[in-house]
Amino acid sequence: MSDYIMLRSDTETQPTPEMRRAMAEAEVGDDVSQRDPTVLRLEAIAAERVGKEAALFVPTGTMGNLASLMVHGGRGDEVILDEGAHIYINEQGGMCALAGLTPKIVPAKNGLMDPAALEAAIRTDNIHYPVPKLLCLENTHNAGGGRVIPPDLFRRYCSIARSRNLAVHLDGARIFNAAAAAGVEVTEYTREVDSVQFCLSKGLSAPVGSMVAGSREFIAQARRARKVLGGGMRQAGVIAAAGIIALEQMTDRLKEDHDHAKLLAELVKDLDCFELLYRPVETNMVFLSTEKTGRDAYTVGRELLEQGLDVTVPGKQLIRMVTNRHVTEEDIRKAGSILHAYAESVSRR
Ligand code: TLP
Repeated sequence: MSDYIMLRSDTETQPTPEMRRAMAEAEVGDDVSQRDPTVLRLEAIAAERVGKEAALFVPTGTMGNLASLMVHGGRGDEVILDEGAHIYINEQGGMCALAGLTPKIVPAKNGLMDPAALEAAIRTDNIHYPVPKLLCLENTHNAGGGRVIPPDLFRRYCSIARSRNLAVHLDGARIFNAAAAAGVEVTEYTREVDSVQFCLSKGLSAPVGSMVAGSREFIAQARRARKVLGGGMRQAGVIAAAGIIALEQMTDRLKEDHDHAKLLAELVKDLDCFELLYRPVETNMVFLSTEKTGRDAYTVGRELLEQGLDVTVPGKQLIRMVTNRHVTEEDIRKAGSILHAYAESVSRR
């Protein structure tokens, strides 16, 4: 690991020693013809875990989302997303560029839409309009500060979609974080949706991979979509072996990451030059506004790195810190001290 306190993302997590052993020993075959026993096992475990008939192993969350959207709709169809959705802002517009879908954006605060705004965004039938086909939800919500959609609100969104004949896809890149923070089984969320994408390679520490889950029919079509996107892998059991351990052993520890993020928030909440956003911190993300430092977040990010703290800069006045398995309580306290020292140096300028 690096010498920095690595708070860039939970995507930075390294495979555990047990994952590396399982990868070395994995039984493999050609997964394009569904003959890799380790991938088949991972897909069965994943489907069961989220209460769906079937699942598909994909290389990335981005591909899992795109393949799912390609099954739900085609050229010109409309997909409803909130304004901060990762699919909308962080996936290169693949839903338009590659799948021909049109986004319809709903305003959101801290990752949460007003149900009335969602309802109002769903168009009625009119020859001038695209046909609305799908609602996408994201939980936890990345650009919403790692916000958890409360289960009752989540159900409300889904029932609005259903009442207007829309399918629902969940970008559940961090759905196990959401379930851990809400204190519910993951199926409390996944049973409400037609399809879900969730990542093995973020807080769960697998080196590569995401899962898409849904009905048998849906997954058969998603498998075709994965292939046309170039995601048909061969002896993928080598990476699926780590995914099995991610699902079986790594979900129960996510609360520790959340506790660390809450501690970090507590340590920095009163700093004059950094405003803590998206309070209260619910999962593994802490966002700070850099506006009062008098410099842009890129400069702040670079200067923090010089002090040993590695963060990301998702906006001109925004830094993001994400806790993960490699970050200890001691690291969090050190990160807090680095931010305090930085704030003091700003006040002296
Ligand atoms: N998020 C990454 C970056 O792309 C920003 C991160 O560091 O948080 N959905 C959500 C909610 C995500 O946060 C991400 C990745 C994805 C999908 C895409 O997953 P990958 O990176 O596997 O394509």
